[in-house]
Amino acid sequence: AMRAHKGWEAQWTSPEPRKEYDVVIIGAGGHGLGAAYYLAKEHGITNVAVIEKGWLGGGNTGRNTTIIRSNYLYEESMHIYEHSMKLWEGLSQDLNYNVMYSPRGVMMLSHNVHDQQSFKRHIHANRLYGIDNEWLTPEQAKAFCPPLDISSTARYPINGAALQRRGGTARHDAVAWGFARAASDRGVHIIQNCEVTGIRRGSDGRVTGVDTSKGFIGAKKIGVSAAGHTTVVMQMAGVRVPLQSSPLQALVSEPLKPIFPCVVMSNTVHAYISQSDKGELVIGAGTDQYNSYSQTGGLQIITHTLDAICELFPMFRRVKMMRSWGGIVDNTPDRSAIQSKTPVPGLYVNCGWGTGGFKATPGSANLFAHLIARDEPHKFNAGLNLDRFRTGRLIDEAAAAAVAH
Ligand code: FAD
Ligand code: PYC
Repeated sequence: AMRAHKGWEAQWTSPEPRKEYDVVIIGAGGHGLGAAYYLAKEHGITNVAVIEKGWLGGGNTGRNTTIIRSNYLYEESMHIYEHSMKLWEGLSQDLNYNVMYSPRGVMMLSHNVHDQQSFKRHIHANRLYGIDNEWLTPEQAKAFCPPLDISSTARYPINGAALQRRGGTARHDAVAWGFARAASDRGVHIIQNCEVTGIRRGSDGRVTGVDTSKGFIGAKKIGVSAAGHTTVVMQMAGVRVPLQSSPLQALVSEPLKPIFPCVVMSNTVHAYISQSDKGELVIGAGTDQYNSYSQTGGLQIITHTLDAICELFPMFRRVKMMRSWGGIVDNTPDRSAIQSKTPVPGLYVNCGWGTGGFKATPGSANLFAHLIARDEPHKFNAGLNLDRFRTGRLIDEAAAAAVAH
């Protein structure tokens, strides 16, 4: 209606599906749209459709708290998250779309000796790889984030913090819209309100296409980027993936004048917070403690989160909350993502980003496109294969995931 009223151009086309595509991507989140964009831009593959059961960006891409950082522990993760961070730094220019990337610093609070040892291990590992991360005293932490309570009378006082200054936030919707527009401009078809209900295979086992609510759509290759519903989609091809799906919730406050200059996370008291450009405090929780596809989530989880926020920042005790929501996150046993070929020829999967894949969006999309186009991984996503759950070469990022599971 707005478009008709103002005479604005559509940002992307909404075509009828073709009979067949070279590549069909299932899921129009940031990862799926981004993969389509990089397939077109970097690999010259433009006969691509991104198929979305709802509206583009309506999954976890549009539901997350937008924290971006690359302070993970292991080489495989540092490569991919730092690759992503570098893409974030130039993304608005690349897409000609302001994704509002704001490197305002991500500070992770330490409350005890265990936290301190764990954060220092991450800091040393990161610095060996040329990734910025530094240890702050409580006084330095308060100087960086003045609302923080560092008194010794706090219920769980802090004994320091790890700070990644290049970390920050971006506008989640703009990431989806920017990738969608840029992909559409290069000829990619974005097909919304179209649910994939089956994956078809030929007599040689190779994929031939997808059944959808708009009929059969042929595909030479299929990339699955369906986040919390990955196991459901992969089951359509008879492939089991080691994922558990559960709700993760977030909420925002009434808008306030600028008061909170950075991003703060506390794994120990379970909360993370930043302030959006609209002025709302953006606050997130740990996952619900049961598997579910319900985006509602338990009320006790968010009340617990607000308790934690009020302990850390007593000045927010009288702030009103406006909205809460949930998304379904797909967690692997080692809390690292999967980006892999599968036992089914022509079928590729990008999943397991769980509570932490927004920050990975451009890097993951870029490397998933490489995997699909070349049928072999890039050196940065080679370690994220499905085989690691057979060989035992796991990448344990439970501490760096920094969100209670
Ligand atoms: P999505 O955006 O979920 O896209 C997948 C799409 O697949 C969906 O749109 C879905 O509708 C579609 N789909 C599923 N099944 C089908 C089907 N059968 N047919 C067609 N389409 C289908 N990460 C961070 O890095 N920082 C954070 O601060 C952060 N905070 C978070 C807070 C919350 C509350 C939540 C829920 C997540 C958070 N995350 C965070 C995680 C992050 O949101 C996700 O890892 C990331 O956005 C996943 O992106 P995606 O494109 O893979 O998935
Ligand atoms: O991965 O940084 C993260 C994150 C913060 C909140 C949810 N996930």
